[in-house]
Amino acid sequence: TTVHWHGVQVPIQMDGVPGVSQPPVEPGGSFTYDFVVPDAGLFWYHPHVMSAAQVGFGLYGALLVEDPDERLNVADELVLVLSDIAIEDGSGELQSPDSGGALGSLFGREGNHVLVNGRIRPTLTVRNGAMQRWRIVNSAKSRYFQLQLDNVQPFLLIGVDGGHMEYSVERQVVVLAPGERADLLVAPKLDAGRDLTLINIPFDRGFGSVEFRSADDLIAFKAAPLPPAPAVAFPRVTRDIPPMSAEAARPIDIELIMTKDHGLTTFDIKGGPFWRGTSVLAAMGETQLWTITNKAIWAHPIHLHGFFFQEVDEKGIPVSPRAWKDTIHVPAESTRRFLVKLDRPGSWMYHCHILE
Ligand SMILES: [Cu+2]
Repeated sequence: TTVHWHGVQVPIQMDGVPGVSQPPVEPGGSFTYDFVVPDAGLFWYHPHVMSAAQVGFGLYGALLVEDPDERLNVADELVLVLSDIAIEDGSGELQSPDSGGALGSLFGREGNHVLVNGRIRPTLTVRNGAMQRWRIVNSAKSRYFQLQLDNVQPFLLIGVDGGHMEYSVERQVVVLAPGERADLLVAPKLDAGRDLTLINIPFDRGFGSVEFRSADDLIAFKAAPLPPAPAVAFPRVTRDIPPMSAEAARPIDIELIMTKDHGLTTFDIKGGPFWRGTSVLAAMGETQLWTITNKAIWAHPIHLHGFFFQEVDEKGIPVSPRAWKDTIHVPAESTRRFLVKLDRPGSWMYHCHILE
């Protein structure tokens, strides 16, 4: 196996891609990962060998890098690792990672049990109305999460993949593609005689992805035997993120397409499957404008190793609030763009984070 440190800007030797940044670690072997964590934020780690099986069977974890200068007045801080696992109903055995055949590989296999920190529908005891901070990572190998509290009270979204955003925004629904992170403030409001639940609403990735599916319960909330906390407004959380400029950026076009090869449908990047895909080349320190066009009928989260990028609109202007991202959700039959400064040497991978 190997370990990839998703979102952490490590030197290429520590990036954990077998055959590119290191040889795979054989059973019984070892490899020491040694690096400095340069950015505050919630990151995560997972193998980059047979990822569908190894991540699907539970090899992943969160890596929280805290900023010692950060001041946020909250009652409780949680790291929530969202995932799922496929278990046979009768035997309780783990399901084979290639169940569902070619269609499973194409769409991505979602486990039949949704997990929060490795548990099914945990209960969280909270003080009614007290502000909480939740840092959330989607570690599932192909499931999108669309989070909502069932009383539809708002979250304050203060950060994403690469830490705080330019400014915080209120959201009733937060969508996380596989690999993405969110940093939220929320003051759970428990009305007497009514349960509060964090739910996952099936996310429409495209053709056939939401039919006959209902919401999953993720976390049940229970009121602590304390008087309700006095109501407080959300703070305004800001960060100075200078906008990147598309001027002089080298344009890179990436197309995600579906092709039929000897009757087998596959996803290709840039008109070739990965084993004969063309590499994107960059001069050291160069800024590139990537345009990713998804011509497939399902959404794809595209992850770039080693760098943060800024999502931009069709004119090359960074979208507001500006944020540092390492994984971008590209809806079906849509285009997304980002600016990235490639200023660290190495052969860095970019790939869809539906792990099949
Ligand atoms: Cu990853």
